Amino acid sequence: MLKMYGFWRSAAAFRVRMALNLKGIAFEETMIDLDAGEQHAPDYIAINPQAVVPSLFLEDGTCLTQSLSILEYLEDTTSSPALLPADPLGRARVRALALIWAADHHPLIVPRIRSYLRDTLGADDNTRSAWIKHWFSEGLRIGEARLAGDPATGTFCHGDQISIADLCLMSQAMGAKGFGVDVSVYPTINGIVTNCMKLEAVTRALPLKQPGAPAAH
Ligand SMILES: N[C@@H](CCC(=O)N[C@@H](CS)C(=O)NCC(=O)O)C(=O)O
Repeated sequence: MLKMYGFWRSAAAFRVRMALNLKGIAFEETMIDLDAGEQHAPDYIAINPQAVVPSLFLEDGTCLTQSLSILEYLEDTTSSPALLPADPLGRARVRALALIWAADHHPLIVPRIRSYLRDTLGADDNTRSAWIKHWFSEGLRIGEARLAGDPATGTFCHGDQISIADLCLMSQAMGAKGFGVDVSVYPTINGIVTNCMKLEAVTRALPLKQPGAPAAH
């Protein structure tokens, strides 16, 4: 069985969890408590020198890192159900959408950035909250502009099949909700999130369903 190091709230771990569930790949997850700084423990640094989750161990002991790279690996090795379209243009569109959220917006709100804002730049809680909400909202606003009115957008980000783009969108949308951002003001995104939430493989992977999460309200 594959072994993942993640954290209940981690957007990047959530992406990988959804992909594993969708592809029916069994895994067990060990939670690295990012709030307690466990990502900096020597044992974990030995696994992932970047001090981030997720890290995914394959059966042979190989350790994969970086959620998008892991998603591509899973796609290459377990092709069904496909999380990338077959045609090159479709693949480019899905990857471009995924990168809006996973590469351009998610890194702005991770714990190490929030800690730097507080500890080095002296930002108070209100300032940090405004930062987080701003960058979550920007990612959703830009995603909405990219998706709305594009004929390639369907019930999911790309047509009517869930793809890597949806996994990245879901991870940002759920994080945004968790920080009090109203996702419903982005109608195309809100519809796609609703459609993703109809899939058991997605809901089982939700942050609030994971060990260590606060009780859902
Ligand atoms: N680009 C990486 C991002 C990994 C990342 O930043 N993970 C966050 C949780 S979502 C983390 O572990 N942060 C620890 C920290 O910032 O100290 C990926 O997609 O895997």
